[in-house]
Amino acid sequence: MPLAIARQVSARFAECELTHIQREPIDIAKARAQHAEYVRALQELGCHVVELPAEDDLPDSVFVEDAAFILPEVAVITRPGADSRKPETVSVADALRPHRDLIFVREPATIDGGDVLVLERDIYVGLSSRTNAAAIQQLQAMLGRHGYCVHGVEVDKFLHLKSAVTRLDEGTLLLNPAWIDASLFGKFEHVEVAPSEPMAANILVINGTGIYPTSFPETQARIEAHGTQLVTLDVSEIAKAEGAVTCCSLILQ
Ligand code: CIR
Repeated sequence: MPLAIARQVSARFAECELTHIQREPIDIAKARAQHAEYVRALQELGCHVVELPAEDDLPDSVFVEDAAFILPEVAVITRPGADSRKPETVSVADALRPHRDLIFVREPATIDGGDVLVLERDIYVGLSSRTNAAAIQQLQAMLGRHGYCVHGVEVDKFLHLKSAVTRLDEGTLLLNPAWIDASLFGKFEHVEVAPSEPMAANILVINGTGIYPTSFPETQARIEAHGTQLVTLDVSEIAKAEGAVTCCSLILQ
């Protein structure tokens, strides 16, 4: 059974970092209800969910994906690019310690987990406003011994690499071709987001079923035509914080 780590929404969620979108009022009660539905979807798809208590002084701390990434051999604890987010890693490391050996990204490297796409032994890392080249060097030095190859990918028009590309199934990616070149990922096929839905490339697939926002109907139809079953969720308040569905959990297989 996969283990999912999530964290409840901070009381200061409305003070979240924003990079590419305008600030809009966030309804905290609604955000919490949407997050609860997300946790329920994880459970229904077979995850055992460990829900960490809210960290009210850390507005973005619901986005646990950015604090770590998980490999079969180790968990890598990141050093988030935004200073407001750096303390989020402490409790995530504590939650992961029983499950993996931990390795830590160190200064001067910065990296958000949202920039990390692991495709078997290839780790694609977005070089973004949050993630720098020093992180790529550290990851290659730390993970090369486990057989991984780390590749930097330029990210500019969007927040994180996984805003533009995520894994749909064994051989297929979901991808926004206006933002990312599919040929970077070699053997993988891809489903393209609808041109009118640029933010639609982030999906979280658990045991073959995708957790996916209700807000991208055209891309949803493409994913379903590809043959992937979906559980769709209204995540409007999470999207106002520039978050998407992968951001709200860390999955350990
Ligand atoms: C931030 O700017 O850091 C948060 N407001 C959103 C982070 C979303 N995380 C993700 O895409 N992995």
